Amino acid sequence: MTTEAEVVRRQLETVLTRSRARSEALTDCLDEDELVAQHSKLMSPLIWDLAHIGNQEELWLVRDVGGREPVRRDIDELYDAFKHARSNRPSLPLLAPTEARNYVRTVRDKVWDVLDTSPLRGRRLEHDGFAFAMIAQHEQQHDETMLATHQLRSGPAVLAAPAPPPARVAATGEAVIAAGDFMMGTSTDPWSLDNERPAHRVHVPAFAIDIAPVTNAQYLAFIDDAGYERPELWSERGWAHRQSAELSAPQFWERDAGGRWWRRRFGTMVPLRPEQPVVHVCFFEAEAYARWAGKRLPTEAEWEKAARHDPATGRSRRFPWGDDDPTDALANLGQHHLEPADVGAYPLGASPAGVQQLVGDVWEWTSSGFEAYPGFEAFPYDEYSKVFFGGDYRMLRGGSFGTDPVACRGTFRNWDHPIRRQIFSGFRCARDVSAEYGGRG
Ligand code: AVJ
Ligand code: FE
Repeated sequence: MTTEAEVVRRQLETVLTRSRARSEALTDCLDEDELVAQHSKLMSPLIWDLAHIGNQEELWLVRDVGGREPVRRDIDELYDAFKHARSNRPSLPLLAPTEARNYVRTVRDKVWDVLDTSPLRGRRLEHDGFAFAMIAQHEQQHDETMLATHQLRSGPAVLAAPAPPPARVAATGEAVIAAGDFMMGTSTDPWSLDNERPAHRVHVPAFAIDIAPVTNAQYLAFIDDAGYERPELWSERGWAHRQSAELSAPQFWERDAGGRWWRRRFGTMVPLRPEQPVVHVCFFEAEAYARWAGKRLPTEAEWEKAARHDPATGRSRRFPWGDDDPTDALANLGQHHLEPADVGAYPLGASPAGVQQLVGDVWEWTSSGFEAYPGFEAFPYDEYSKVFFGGDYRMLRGGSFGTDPVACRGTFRNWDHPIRRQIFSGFRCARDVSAEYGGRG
C-alpha cells in the first residue's frame, strides 16, 4: 500500500534530484577558471551559487529538519547572501570547485537520510514538507540566476537545447476582464512561499490585457519610432536611467552594418525573431514602451486575475490552464529551450479569459511594488520576503523559459530593481476600459 507520506517523499525526491541535475549541468560545462570568475558585477561566481545552494540545504534540511550536526558551520558566513554583495563574492576565500562539489554532495547524502526518516505526517508533514519544497525551489531559483550568468558570460557557447515550438495560433489583441472580485494569493498551496499567502479577496476594476507578451517586432517599432529619444514616453526616473546607462535597445541586441538586428543568446549570435517575446528589458523600458503604445503595465492584481480567475466557478486556478502541473504542451518552462517561444505557441496554456503565455517564456514586469498581502506572516525566515517589502522593487510574474515548474505558479511573486535586465524579463501591456464592461462591483 502506498501511503500519502510515501507519495510526498517520492515527489520531493524527484524535484530535489531534478534541481541537482540542473545545478551540475550548469557548472560541469565550464572549467575551474570560469567557475570562479566574475562574469558580471551583477552576478556571483557560479561556484558561489553552487556552495550557497548546498549551505542553505544544510541549514534548513540537515540542521533544522534533521536536527543533525553541522557539516561545515565555518562557511555559513561566506555563503550568507546578506553578508556579502554579489560584486564582492569573487574576493572571498570561497571553497574551490572540487571542495564545493564535495560539500554539496555530502550535504545531499545527509538530506536523503533526513528525508527517509521524517514521518512526513501531520505537523511534521507541514513543517518538513515545506522545508524540502522551499529548498528545491531555492536551488531552482539559483539555477535560473546561474543561467542568467551564462547569458552574460562571453566566450563560445556551452549550453544547447532544442528550439521552442512554433506558433500554432494567432495571438494578437486583448482580452477584457470584467470588473469584480477575485481571490488573490493562496492559503492552501503546499508549495507556496510566505509572500504568496494568505488568499484574500481583491476588487479589480474592468481592464484590458494583451493576449500575448510584447514581441521583438513590436518593440522594434518602438525603437524605430525614436522611443529611446523621447523623454515624454519615459517616467522621470526612467529617463534619468535611460540617459546614464545609455540605453538604446534591449540588452544583448546588436545592429549590423546593414541595419539588421541580431541577438546574442548564450554565446551565439542569432537574427532577431520578430514574433518572439522581447526579453532582457528593464522595468523602465517596459513602462516607456507601454506609454508609446497608448497603454500601461498591468498591476500585479490584474496580472493574477487574468491568469487565474475562472468566471464560471469564481475560483482562482493554480495555473492559467487549470490546476494540473505544467507540461511541455502548456508552457515553456524548465530550461527545455534556451529562449522564449514565438507568441501563439501555447494555445493550450491559455487562461479562462483567453490570455496566452502568462506562465513561462518571459518574466513579466508589472507596475506594482513589493508589499505584503494582508495577514502576511514571515515564514520560515524574514530574509526571504519581509526585508524586501517597500523597497525599490517591481514585481515580475509568470516565470521564464529558465524557470523550473516547481518554482512557479499563478500565485508566485518575483521581484527585482526596476533597472535590472540581465534576468529573463519581458512584459505585456494593459489598459483601462470603460465601465460598460462593469458587471458586479
Ligand atoms: C525571488 C528570485 C528575487 O534570487 O534574489 C534566492 C530568490 N532568495 N535566494 C533571488 C532567492 C534567496 C530571490 N528572488
Ligand atoms: Fe539564495
